[in-house]
Amino acid sequence: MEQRIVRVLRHRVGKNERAAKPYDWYNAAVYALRDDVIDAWIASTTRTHEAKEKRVYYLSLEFLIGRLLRDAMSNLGITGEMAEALEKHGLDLAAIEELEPDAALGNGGLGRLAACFMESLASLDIPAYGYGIRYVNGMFRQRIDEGWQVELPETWLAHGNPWEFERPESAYPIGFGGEVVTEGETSTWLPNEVIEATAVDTPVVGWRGKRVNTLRLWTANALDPIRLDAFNAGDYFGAMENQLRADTLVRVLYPADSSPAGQELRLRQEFFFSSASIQDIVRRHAQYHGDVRTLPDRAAIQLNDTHPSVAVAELMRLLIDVHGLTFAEAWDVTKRTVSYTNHTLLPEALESWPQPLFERMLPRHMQLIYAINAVVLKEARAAGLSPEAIASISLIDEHGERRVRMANLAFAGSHSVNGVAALHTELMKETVFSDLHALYPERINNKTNGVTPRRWLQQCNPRLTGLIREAIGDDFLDDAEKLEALNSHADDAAFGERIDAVKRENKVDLAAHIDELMGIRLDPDALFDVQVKRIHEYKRQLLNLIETVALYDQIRSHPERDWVPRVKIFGGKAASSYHNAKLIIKLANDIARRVNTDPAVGDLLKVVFVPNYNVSLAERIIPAADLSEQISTAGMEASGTGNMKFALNGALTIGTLDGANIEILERVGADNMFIFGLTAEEVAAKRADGYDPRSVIEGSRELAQAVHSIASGVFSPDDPARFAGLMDGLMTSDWFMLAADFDAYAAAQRAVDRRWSDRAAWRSSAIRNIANVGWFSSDRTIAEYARDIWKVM
Ligand code: 26R
Repeated sequence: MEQRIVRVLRHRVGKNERAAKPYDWYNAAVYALRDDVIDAWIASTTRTHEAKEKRVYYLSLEFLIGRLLRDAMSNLGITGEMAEALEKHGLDLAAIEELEPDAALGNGGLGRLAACFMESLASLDIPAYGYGIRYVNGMFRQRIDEGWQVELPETWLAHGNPWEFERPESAYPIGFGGEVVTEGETSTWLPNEVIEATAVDTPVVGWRGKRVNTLRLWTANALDPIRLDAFNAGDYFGAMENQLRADTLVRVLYPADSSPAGQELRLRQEFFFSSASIQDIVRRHAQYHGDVRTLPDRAAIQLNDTHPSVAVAELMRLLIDVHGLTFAEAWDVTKRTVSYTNHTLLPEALESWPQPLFERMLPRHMQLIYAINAVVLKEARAAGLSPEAIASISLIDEHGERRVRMANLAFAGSHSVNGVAALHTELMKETVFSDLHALYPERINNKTNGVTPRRWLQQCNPRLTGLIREAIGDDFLDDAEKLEALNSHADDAAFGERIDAVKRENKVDLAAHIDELMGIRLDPDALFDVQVKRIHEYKRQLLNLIETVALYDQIRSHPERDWVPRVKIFGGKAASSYHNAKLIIKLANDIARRVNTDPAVGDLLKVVFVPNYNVSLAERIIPAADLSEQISTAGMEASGTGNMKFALNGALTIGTLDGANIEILERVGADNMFIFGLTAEEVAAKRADGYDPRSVIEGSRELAQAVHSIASGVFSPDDPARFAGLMDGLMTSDWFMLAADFDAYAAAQRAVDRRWSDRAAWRSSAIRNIANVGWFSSDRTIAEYARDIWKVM
């Protein structure tokens, strides 16, 4: 390895050892290891090709993969070798790893799930391609300026990217606009703008290097990047306009995770990547298997939410207009090939596009959607559904201006529609999709999310992994459910102390990192209470903050009590246009400034808002957490996946009966979690009955005092009215039911204190968490998709 590194440093990076800068060594390390990856990659593809295996295609507008070096080394089993090789040059592998930028081509849960799925697909030896967009600027970098979020562009490609391979031979024309010409039975779309999509491939290494799959991200180029006539006439910008339009398509990831961006550009991105992916899939099939009618036997296309829904219409177009199938044949092939995953029921996150915009941009697809709608609505009528049910099933929303409903299109064009946790799937059937479910009762199914235990245990927490191996051997490395063997050590005091020692070391590391980052010193013996995730009102960071204020007040008025020292750690990004989310970040920072400098609380309470939460920070924070905050309003968090990562790393959860928390509870047991608050059913009932938050707030002393102090400017003396509106929202509507859950939450926090004080009990609970969440491995999730939906296992 050492010789390889020196060789590639010279011949690929172009430096000798003397001239090499740290980043050159990083590149050399990747190039040295890449050769092994490429060999396994080519072998995997050849194997699939020769055996004519069915392939899985995962279409996602987001892949939040993070760094790749540690993942690739670990999965190939060469971490030690690499560390030794670098050491011979006086280099520390951990420091080299830090030089890699995060590939942050996603917002949050949905994007990170796609990344875990890619790793599990390779680990389970399933031939698969991920398809997405190679954004030049992925997720924004978050800076905190005087407590406010500031968004900066992230330039992850600034130093090049040694993991990617451009494939100019895999390029497809993507049309926009224009018109449809119909002659007899055949229709032809004549777009008035064409942009070329070119594939850029990244290898995805499975556990133990079993298989290497491909993440294929599309980049855009103008067919005619420079118009020389215009250029020579002095119109330099006009000459390059086409390339600029193409560049714009792949420039940024929409940093929205709540409401559709609404811009034309977002729909252009969706069509661009869906069309390129579908063309690639159909081309591969036609080339190797000939008849496109057999596509469902060789390809399974999974739509990650509705962002790639237009793929349904694009597949229909190719099958009919290019390959000559009848509408009925094409519809049959499409439905048997495509399936759809829903990730949210929030009404504001359900995508729909103004029909005129859709028609102008994609006239042929609009025709096909009307034709599909005719088939679906006929079936609905034949099934005897009511006019209201038929209106809700329609692919076209007729309330107000006409809109194309992307979820209905995805549902209609799929043989399987799945939710991501048991409760969420039930709510899909009862609420948003109830009429579609009545029409197609076999279609909705559940696939509870999972996370890859390679990144989220082995790689991010080597100390804990080492200790588990000593206790129960290596079986869990290949099958996370084997962690169950740890249950027999749950009451072993000596083992408990070692678990504690590992957690403490991880906390010392995190404290050092936070000190370096923010100049805040944390006591590693305090309880690290963590809420890291996108900032969203339904996730209720505000509930946590208000409870923090209440605790602060109590500590000050009762300094004589035995308070458990706590560090409240927050992190997460707010969508740039989400006013209240940004205000919540400011509130966290205002509370932190006040609390952290108050000598009356000293080390009993510290509040930290860690800037720029991303995958790499998560890998540091999660192994160091004692308490995991999963406190969404019941019924609103589809699944959550952070909840799984924390439990796997031995944190106890304080949480509501929402999303996958419910299934974690079933496995970990009520004694080892702190569950509180309204159920989804109770939330719905309260909303229906008319809920009066003001009386609830005034009826709870601690809550009323905290809300009033925030509202009156105690934490914002420079602008006393800053949080008045935010607090007024709680008083007057409180859609997310903070007030209704506050007392139960505060009581659960005091139960946390008591358990913490019984060190043996806490450790035993931590062990039982680790032991019983192996089921939440994305290997289990992917095996279920493979068996039930894709039929590849
Ligand atoms: C329409 C558009 C702006 C948009 C809406 C919503 C874009 C992105 C989203 C993100 C959503 C769908 C998301 O990330 N959902 C999360 O998916 C996770 C993986 O299934 C779940 O664990 C999590 O509960 C859910 O919020």
